[in-house]
Amino acid sequence: MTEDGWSDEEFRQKWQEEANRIGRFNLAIFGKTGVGKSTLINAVFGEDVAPTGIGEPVTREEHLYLHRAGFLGVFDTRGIEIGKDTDTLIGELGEYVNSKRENPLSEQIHVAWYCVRATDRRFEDTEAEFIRRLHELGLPVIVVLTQVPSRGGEYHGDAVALADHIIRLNLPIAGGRPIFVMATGDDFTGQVQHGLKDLVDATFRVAPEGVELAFTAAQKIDLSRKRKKAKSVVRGAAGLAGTVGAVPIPFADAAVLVPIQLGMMATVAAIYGVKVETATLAATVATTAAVAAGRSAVVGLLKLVPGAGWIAGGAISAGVASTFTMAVGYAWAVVCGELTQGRLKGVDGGVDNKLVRELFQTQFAVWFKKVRKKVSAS
Ligand SMILES: Nc1nc2c(ncn2[C@@H]2O[C@H](COP(=O)(O)OP(=O)(O)O)[C@@H](O)[C@H]2O)c(=O)[nH]1
Ligand SMILES: [Mg+2]
Repeated sequence: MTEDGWSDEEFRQKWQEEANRIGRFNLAIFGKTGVGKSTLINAVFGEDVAPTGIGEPVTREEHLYLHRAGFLGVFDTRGIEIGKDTDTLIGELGEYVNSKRENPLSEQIHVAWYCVRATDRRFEDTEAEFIRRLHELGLPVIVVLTQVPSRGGEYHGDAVALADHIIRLNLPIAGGRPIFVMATGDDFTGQVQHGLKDLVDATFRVAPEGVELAFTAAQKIDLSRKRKKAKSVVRGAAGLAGTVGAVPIPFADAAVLVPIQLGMMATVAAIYGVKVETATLAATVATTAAVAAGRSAVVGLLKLVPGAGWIAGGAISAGVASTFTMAVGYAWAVVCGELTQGRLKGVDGGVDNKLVRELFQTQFAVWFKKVRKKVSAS
């Protein structure tokens, strides 16, 4: 515990509590070697979750592997060929799915992505059969056409033809049609990234309700979903801060708001899917912004607000306590959003303290003004 009431340990604990509540989203990914499964996982969930490591075998015959990374679990296969080994694989999958039926939701497989490379221009009967069998196991299946070339917003004719072919097969797949994706752009060929939001939306539509939060945290494509979840946390904390501030807090004792602020920031970070180490570091850096100048993080931050004359008689009112907390929360959410995109990093790949601090302070001032205007207008 530092002088300003901020404790890294407490932050980590709060983050973990929230992480336990969020649980895990488990995706099974299938498709031939080289179609772009790893690339796709990276693009949707972030650089360091690609199943590059071995993962852990989860079936006796060791063809099915689980890779855990934060709020995400990825199931993939090893040493198996769809078609030739379909029975073996479906057998193992079925065994796994059944063995987990009575387990908590976070241990079950929630969605399957079946990937087909658009430029291969073919989709075999064995693949259709495999998809039907996945469906019979109770898994929602999304077919992803990977590496779909596009130009001026139009897809390559071959990809469209392949998709039409798949649609006509009337397979039990989400939306009845494949999702077109280019997971990463390519400067040389001029191909641009596309389709990831469609894939994420489709996955949200078929995922069980109980894993929505985990998928929201795990994916990094749709920040607005994260923001929406964070917003309700921030509002709750602001309400709480308002209650505390109902009895005006002497300016110097503003640190009573710190635990509320800390809990809120830890929760928001988890919802955004920012890892605990990164989040703890960034939160500390962000809020100790002006600590050197004041007694507490809160007081320090208050000093950042231009024209702090609103602190009537040296005390913080309920309205200010709540406005302040809300601004901290929204500013922090912006920082978290940047962190999920791998930004705010220094040359060594670690979080850049200066960038975090600057963004947080700027955002805090912006949000404080915005929120105060709203409060005084109502
Ligand atoms: N430009 C581009 N290359 C891709 C894309 N998807 C896959 N690739 C490339 O195709 C190769 C195989 O991809 P990978 O993800 O390893 O396939 P996996 O075997 O299904 O996991 C790699 O060299 C990737 O760089 C994509 O969306 N865009
Ligand atoms: Mg791979």
